[in-house]
Amino acid sequence: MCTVCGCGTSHDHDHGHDHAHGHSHGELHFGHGPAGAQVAGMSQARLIEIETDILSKNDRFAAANRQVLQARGAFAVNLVSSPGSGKTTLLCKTIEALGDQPLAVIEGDQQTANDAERIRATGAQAVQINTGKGCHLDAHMVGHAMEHLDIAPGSVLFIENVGNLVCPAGFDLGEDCKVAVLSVTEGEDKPLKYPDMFTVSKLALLNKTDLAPHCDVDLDLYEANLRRVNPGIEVLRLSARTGEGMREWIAWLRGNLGRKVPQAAE
Ligand SMILES: Nc1nc2c(ncn2[C@@H]2O[C@H](COP(=O)(O)OP(=O)(O)OP(=O)(O)O)[C@@H](O)[C@H]2O)c(=O)[nH]1
Ligand SMILES: [Zn+2]
Ligand SMILES: [Zn+2]
Ligand SMILES: [Zn+2]
Repeated sequence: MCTVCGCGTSHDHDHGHDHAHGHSHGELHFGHGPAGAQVAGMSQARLIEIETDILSKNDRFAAANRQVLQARGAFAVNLVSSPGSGKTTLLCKTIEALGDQPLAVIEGDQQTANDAERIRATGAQAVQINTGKGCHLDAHMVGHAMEHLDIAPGSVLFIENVGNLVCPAGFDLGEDCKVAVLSVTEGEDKPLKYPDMFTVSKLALLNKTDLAPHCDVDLDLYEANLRRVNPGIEVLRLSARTGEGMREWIAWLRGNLGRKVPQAAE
């Protein structure tokens, strides 16, 4: 359960409402309070208290992960997206393109080890985390996964988060940056509908461009919407299938890895 999304709780409409949900012109707003969300039967103050507690514990684990990675000069990317945007396909192609670059992969899904198996089939090391009912990876899970990986100095650590465009935005895993993967088939309004994920991402990869001619998608508008929610976001268009844009993505990774300077733990 995470209080950020309120999953694990239900908003049962059989009860009588004596409180307002802020509505006008056919719209209902549940995100206008100080907590930015509502959970039935819980006050805004209590919601903020629970969320602050969860996130502050998470931040302590994230700081520990970051220290381990920093000491090894490893560059960690937290790949976030909706289910099926092409993260694992892209990772397999990326691993191939990176050649003998040391790297490791942590896979997050509610169930199955499918993705870690796909990664291992490339020859790379991978650990699968299954979150069960959980809707995102947290830093504690990632810290334990890191114990099972050989993160060599100068490595890239790829963390493929649970496919979910909402909750993973709130959780620092100790990564250097979040990279959002979007597929052109999702529609160009997604950055406006789910802004949090794109506000916290450094780079957006607009994937499956090979499919763009088959769906009514305006890629320029897609990019403009990304920049509306995050003016500083970098955007690369690519296709994991055809290889379009892969060179730029690999250059981006190598550039960021090159800027990491190992620092001894204090
Ligand atoms: N046409 C096309 N299909 C793609 C591309 N990248 C991925 N796919 C397809 O998209 C589907 C989902 O790809 P995955 O790599 O499993 O996506 P994912 O984001 O890892 O999925 P989850 O981990 O389940 O969230 C598969 O059928 C892929 O073959 C692409 O660039 N072009
Ligand atoms: Zn959630
Ligand atoms: Zn995947
Ligand atoms: Zn533990």
